[in-house]
Parts: sequence; structure tokens; C-alpha cells
Amino acid sequence: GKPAKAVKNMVKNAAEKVSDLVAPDVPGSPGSEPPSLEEPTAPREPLPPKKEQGAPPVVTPTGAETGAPVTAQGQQGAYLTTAQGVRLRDTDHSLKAGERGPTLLQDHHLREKIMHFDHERIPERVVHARGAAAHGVFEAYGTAGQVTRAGFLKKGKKTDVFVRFSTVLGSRGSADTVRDTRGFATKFYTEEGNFDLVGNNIPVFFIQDGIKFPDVIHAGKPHPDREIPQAQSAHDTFWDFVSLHTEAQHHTIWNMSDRGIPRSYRTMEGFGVHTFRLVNEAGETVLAKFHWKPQLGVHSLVWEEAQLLAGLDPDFHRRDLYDAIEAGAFPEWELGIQVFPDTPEETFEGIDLLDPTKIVPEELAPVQPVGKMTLDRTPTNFFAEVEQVAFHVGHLPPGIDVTNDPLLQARLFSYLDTQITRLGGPNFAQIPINCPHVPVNDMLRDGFHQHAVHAGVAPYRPNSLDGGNPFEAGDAENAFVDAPVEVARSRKVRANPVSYDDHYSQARLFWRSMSPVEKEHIVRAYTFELGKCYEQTIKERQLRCLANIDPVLCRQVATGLGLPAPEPDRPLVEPEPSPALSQVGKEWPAAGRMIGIVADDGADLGALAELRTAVFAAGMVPLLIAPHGGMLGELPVQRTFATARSVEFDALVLAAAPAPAPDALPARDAKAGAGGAAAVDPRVSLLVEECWRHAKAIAGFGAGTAVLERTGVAGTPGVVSAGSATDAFAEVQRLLAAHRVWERFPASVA
Ligand code: HDD
Repeated sequence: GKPAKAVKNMVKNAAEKVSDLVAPDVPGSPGSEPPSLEEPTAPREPLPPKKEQGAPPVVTPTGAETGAPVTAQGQQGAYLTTAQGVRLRDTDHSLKAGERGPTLLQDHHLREKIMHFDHERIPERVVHARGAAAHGVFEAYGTAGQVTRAGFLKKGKKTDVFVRFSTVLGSRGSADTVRDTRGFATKFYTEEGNFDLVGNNIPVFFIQDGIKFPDVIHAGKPHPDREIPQAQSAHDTFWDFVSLHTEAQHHTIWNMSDRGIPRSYRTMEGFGVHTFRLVNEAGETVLAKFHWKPQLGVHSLVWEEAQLLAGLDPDFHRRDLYDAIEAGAFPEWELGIQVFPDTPEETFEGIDLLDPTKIVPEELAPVQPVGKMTLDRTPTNFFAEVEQVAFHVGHLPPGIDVTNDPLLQARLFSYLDTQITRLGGPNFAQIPINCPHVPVNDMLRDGFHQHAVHAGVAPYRPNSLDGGNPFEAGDAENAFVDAPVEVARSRKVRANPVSYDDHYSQARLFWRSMSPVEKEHIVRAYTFELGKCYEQTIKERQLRCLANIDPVLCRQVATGLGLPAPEPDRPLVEPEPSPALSQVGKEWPAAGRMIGIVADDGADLGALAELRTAVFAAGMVPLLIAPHGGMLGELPVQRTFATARSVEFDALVLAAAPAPAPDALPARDAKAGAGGAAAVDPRVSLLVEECWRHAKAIAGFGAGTAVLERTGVAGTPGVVSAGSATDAFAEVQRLLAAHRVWERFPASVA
């Protein structure tokens, strides 16, 4: 169940969607009046600044705030000023020598305005450029106390968080639903300083050593000559790299699975990928892997939906995240850890814990929940927060330390270095979104964009001039712990341990853990992606890799490509499948799902009202689709036949059988007469057809059942002809718990 307040918010939100046709509400001002059609003439009272709109505190060498006025608050005053605070009379006309004359160089406002605009863009992130983020809170269960001293994991402790989700390959303006890995980066503003868990939705990585990161990214990014394709892995350089560089095969099969096209950020798992070292109060250490488990389960799009969405709504995931939060359906994840003894070998059950292309199946080491994260607030300003947030794997609190994983070691350099270009200097930690929520007392000084007005004269240690401040902390004052791990006496080498040579056993483990329908999707994904390559050699080489993962997989893809299937070039291992890797066959809460409801002026409005209430009560969002905008009786219409497309909905309920409206395109079988599909508005038929193809629940009641008959879907799995609106929704709700009507997919790969 949803808390009553959340559902009320959803009702409010859905009601606001009625006003889709008027200008959007002032962001972040809940409950404010809708804007007037006329331009306002009197200034409105300034909105109170939000928490994140304050300037970073000015800190003295003793750690105390100076009490200096906060000057950089969000710009909320009634009157327009220059950047120097001078009020302006006119910002629409440049200063000219007469109405028809040339513009004067002396126009300081013009020059300031254009100068600033000219420099509004900063470099996008070199990877993970496209993202969306939200604020929230993490609450610890207190179950990790034995293994780590980290204060934010103590029982009941609540910590502010900011989470940025992203794709990896695309530019900032690319589509959300492309097949790619997703970033899942969390900044915990803990009382012991910031902790960044910079993870992905896939638990392994392409490469084992960070020195290859530029190479894998060069291969995945668009081709350097024509700069295509954007945000895709379906091209020659990507497959050239992964087929030659076989340690990437494990990550790649995850990409080709449904994990590569999440339904929502809210339905993704997150992984810290590397093994970390935890240190407890007594100084004892364990090795650990971090996992985020979404409360809504792991759900994905169907490939055709993902492709349609890239055109119809490139912002699909971003919109979904913000809509859900604003509707009160707050996304939640449990943070869990897999814990391993810190042995000199740094392995567990024969799996090398320092190899980031390997997982430890949950069946061997259970994920133990340590706390819960709830995202409950959208950003106030996208640029200030989402673009300027700077994550770094080296932002660690006392109690969490790194391991020698060579991928992690390279990241420890990269994340600081990249911010110097991206955020224009070394002071990015002073940007409000990056500021720790505890006093900072470093001895870092000066540099571009210095915001702190540091007092004192002695930013060095030891000193006698500032009373010896700042002092170094010890265990009692919660200082960071560098775990005193023994470093083996060894030679300097550019080499990997032998265990890193196993590139296939876990890709095979993944394949063997999939259900038939998931295997079918993987086959199709490889066939699609390799089918987009031009070079025959690359396809053949990748088929050789697939042969080493599984002969059936290899054969099916080879058939699709019209190529012979090669034999494996090494013995196949037979790993025990890990059921936890499959995302099919379980049941999950359906909170926050979108239910499309087709109706028209002839529909039973009483039943419709009842249906909407039931959908809200179940914590879902009903979207009424009608031939026209405005209202159906008392009920607000959210989508018209012209604006609705199936990919927006998780399920479809038909309350009417609308005849083709005058603005519909002609139907192909227009001669089929009153009983055929052509008797239904073709856009409604398309909704049904697509929802059916994408294995979504479909229900009809009243006149709506006729649509099921006419489109030929009646009587097929997951299609319900119900006697009443409530019965229709009850069935839809039942079907949604499994996310999709899986039986509808052909599953030729057993
Ligand atoms: Fe990375 C960004 C995740 C390996 C270098 N990475 C970035 C982001 C995520 C990850 C989620 C976006 C953060 C945000 O939202 O601002 N990266 C990973 C994971 C990896 C990984 C899970 C492997 C386990 N990354 C990796 C390596 C290197 C980098 C090996 C370099 C040696 N990553 C970067 C970067 C980025 C970045 C260039 C781009 C923007 C930024 O850091 O701030 O430094």
C-alpha cells in the first residue's frame, strides 16, 4: 500500500496534467495558482529560497562559520538587475543612436548579457553526459556495524543524498532509451564528509585495467569521421573492440540483455562494481561489494518500445523519474552488501575479487540489506545541480576504503582530473551541490572561482600563527582510516594475475541463468547490433566469442546474420545458474505505473470515474485518452488520440470503441466495413496492436470489449474482456505484478 498522502499527491498531479495545454506551473512552487493568460503587471512576492540555494558557508581556519551574509542565494527578487545588482529599466531593447540607428558600444547591459550567454555552456561529461538526478534521503538499518565504522550506516541515521542516473555513450542531448549501460551515482552527504558510490546498473565492467578506459570509450563513441551513430553500440568500432578484447564479453552480454534497456531508472539495480574494503571500529577489515535493489523490481523495455521512445519521447526516463517523484510515488532502493573475508588472496570461492569483470553470485554470498534510499525531491535547477555535480570514487568516509582493483585505481585519478576541465578549476567542491553538509577545514587555497573568504594567515601545518589550527584528527575524532594493508614485496610489472584471463565463464553463467524469453531477447539484440555492422570480419570474430559463451546462442545469432556458426575454441565450463540474475518470474508492486484508458463522449462516465479512483487507490496513474482534449463530463482528458502513444503506458483499458475521428489518417482496410478493425479509430487500433506486441496487459469493458474483438486480440493471453470497470482493473493489476505478459513473447531458445 501507498500512504494516503502519496496517493493524494498523485491525484493532484494527474489533475494538473489536465492543464497540459496551458503553460507549466512555476517549478517548485507547490500549490501556486496556474499562470494567467495575460502577462502579469505587478511583481509577485519572492519565493522563499530552497535549501540548495544557499551559498557555501564561509569557513575560518577553526572550522567556524564567519556569519558573513549569504550573498549567492537563488535569484528570487522582484526586480531585474545586472550581475552587479543595479536595477534595470529595459532588457528588450539595446541602446541605439536613434530608433533606426546603430547599437552603441557603451550598452553595458547588452554586453554583459551577451557575454554571459556566450559562455553558458560548459563541456559535457566525456562519458555519462546524458543524465537526470534527484535528491533524497538514505536511512540506515544499523546492520553493518560489525563490518564498518561508517557513521551513516549506524542504525536509524538519516543522510541526505543526491543521485544522478545516466547513459554512458550518448551526448547530453541524446535519447534516454538507447541500449547502453546506465550510470547510478550516489552522493551521500554524511556527517563524516561526502561519500560517493559511483556505480552502474551492470555489476561488471568492460575492462580490467583503467588504462584501457580511453580505448573502450573511443570504440563506443560515434565514428570519428562522420560522428555517427549517436549513443549506440550497434556499430563496427564497438564490436571490433569487444570481439578483440574478450574480457569485455561479460559486460557486453549484460548490455545485450534486457538490462541494457531499463523501463525506468526506478526499476534498475545499481552496483558499486569493485570490491571495497570496509574497516570497523576495531580496525578489522572485510571485503565488500555494494548493491542497490529497487523496491519495484528490475524491469525493462521491449526493444521496439525503446526505439519508438527514442523518437517519441527522448526524455522518457528523465520524465518518468520526475513525474513519479512529483506524484508522490517516491522511488526506493535498498542498499545491500556482499561481505567476504579479507584474505591475502582476495578471492571468494575461487572468484578473484579484484577482477571487475567478475561477479560473486548472490547464491554464494547473499546481499545483506544495510539501509534504504528514498528519492523524494526533484532538482530546482538542472544546470546548477545535475550538470555541476561532481562524483569521485575517492570521496570515501572513515570505514570505507579502496582495494587494489586496477580499474578502481585508475578511476581514483580520473574523476578529480576530469572536473578541472569540466568545471573549470580545482574549486568544484565549493559548488553548492558538491558541498559537504559538514564544516570544511582544508588548507586548499585560491584557484579559479574561489568562493570561500578564508580568514587566518597560516594555511599550513604546523603553525603557531593561527593557534596551530587546523589540527589533525585521530581515531577518537573520526579521522579517515587508510587500512594498513600489506603490500607484497614484488616487481614493477605491466601485467595481470592469471585469473584475469578467464573471459568467458561468467558470460556463460549469465546466459545460463536467463529464462527462455530473456535468452530470446539476447539473441535478437546481438543479431540486431551485429546486423548494423558493415565489416564481415567483425561479425565473424564476434560469433567466435559467442561460441565460447554458448553454442545455441552462437548458432541463433549466426542464423540471423546468415553466417556459419563457429565451434568454441576452448572447453565450455558448466557454471551453476544464478536465479538472481533473471528478471522474469517474480512479482513486484506496481506503484507508479501508467494506465492508459481509452474513452469517448459515449462512454459510461460513472464507470470511468470509478476506474480512475481504483487506479489511484492502487498507487498508479490513470491517463484518460479521448478523441479531443478538455473534459469528458466531469473527467479531465490527459491525452488525445493525436498525442497518445502506447509506449507511455504499462497497460491499456478500453472503455469505448471510438469510430474513426475526422482527423485520423485513413485506415488500410477501410472497406472492411462496420465490423472490422477499420470501424475503430486507427490510432486506437495502433494502441492495442503495440500494447499487445509489447506484452502489456489489455482490458476492455462495456463498449470497449468490441475493440478487442475487432483488432483480433480477444481471447489471447493477458487480454481481458471484463463485465465491469472494476473487474477490468483488477485483472490488469494482477497482470502488472509480473510486469509483462511474458507468454506473449515467442521463446525459441530454451
Ligand atoms: Fe566512470 C563518469 C561509473 C569506470 C572515468 N563513471 C562516470 C559516471 C558514472 C561512472 C556513473 C557519471 C557520474 C555522474 O553522474 O556525474 N565508471 C563508472 C563505473 C566504472 C567506471 C561503474 C567501472 C566500474 N570511469 C571508469 C574508468 C575511468 C572512468 C576506468 C577512467 C580511468 N567516469 C570517468 C570520468 C567521468 C566518469 C571521465 C566523466 C565525468 C566525470 O567522471 O565526472 O572521470
